[in-house]
Amino acid sequence: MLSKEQQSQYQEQGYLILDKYFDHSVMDTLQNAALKIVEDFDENSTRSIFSTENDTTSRDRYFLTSDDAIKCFFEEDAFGRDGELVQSKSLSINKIGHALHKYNNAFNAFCQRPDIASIAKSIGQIHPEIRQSMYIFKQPKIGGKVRWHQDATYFMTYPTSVITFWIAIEDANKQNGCLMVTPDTALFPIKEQFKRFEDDTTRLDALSDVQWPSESGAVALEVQKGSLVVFNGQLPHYSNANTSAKSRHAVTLHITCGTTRYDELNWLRAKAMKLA
Ligand SMILES: O=C(O)CCC(=O)C(=O)O
Repeated sequence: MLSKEQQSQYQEQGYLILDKYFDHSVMDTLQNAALKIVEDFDENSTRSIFSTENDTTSRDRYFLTSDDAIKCFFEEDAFGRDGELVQSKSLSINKIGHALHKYNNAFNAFCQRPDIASIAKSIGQIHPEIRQSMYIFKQPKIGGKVRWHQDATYFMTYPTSVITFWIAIEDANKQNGCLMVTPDTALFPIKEQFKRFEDDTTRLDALSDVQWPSESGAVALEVQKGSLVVFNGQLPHYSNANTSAKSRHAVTLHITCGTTRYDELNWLRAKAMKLA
């Protein structure tokens, strides 16, 4: 599926961009499915927000049970002082997670495209399995910053195997908070592990003292609608707040390899969806 050159680029950089890989119609189908989920979501059913600025505090039950469900999370700045939404529900959701691949027909069909499995296999996944799917809204004006992190922090396997498919449902650029990475950090040591214990408390533990790369050396992955960015679990990445008036919708799939050992302390305990 991927050329030798693309495979080497992935190995060397830790990421690969497949520019405008998916048709716009495919992106529109996923976007419409996500908007329908938000439309059906009762905004008074939860006040659960998602922010990566407070990863060190324990995650709530709503979050933990989203590993095998479809749940909406609010932006941190979605609520005013009176506890009410500042803008419409559809402009207040940070993300939908974390099992769209299992429980939504449009996402399920998308994830079963043979090229998803085949790309994963061509960069080393012997038995690719989807662990998590998210629809990220990065809302205009209030779409929050996602701090430096590595996806292996949340999907620890032995050996490390998680890869992320980051799919641009809309154009992503510096103004609306595109992905930021650094060159030459393909094999950055895994700096943190997010653990969920038997009593359902969670904790972010430091595994290494290495400093995150400097933001001044980061490269902006500005991509157009339909582009696919694939990156490995050790690649540090972040995204800035969306200060623009345009949203930056994206879908992420986190894929581990079925031949590795999945750490029992990973927060996400749901059964993975095997890809053929
Ligand atoms: O889309 C973003 O802003 C960041 C997503 C991300 O970092 C992730 O899914 O690991």
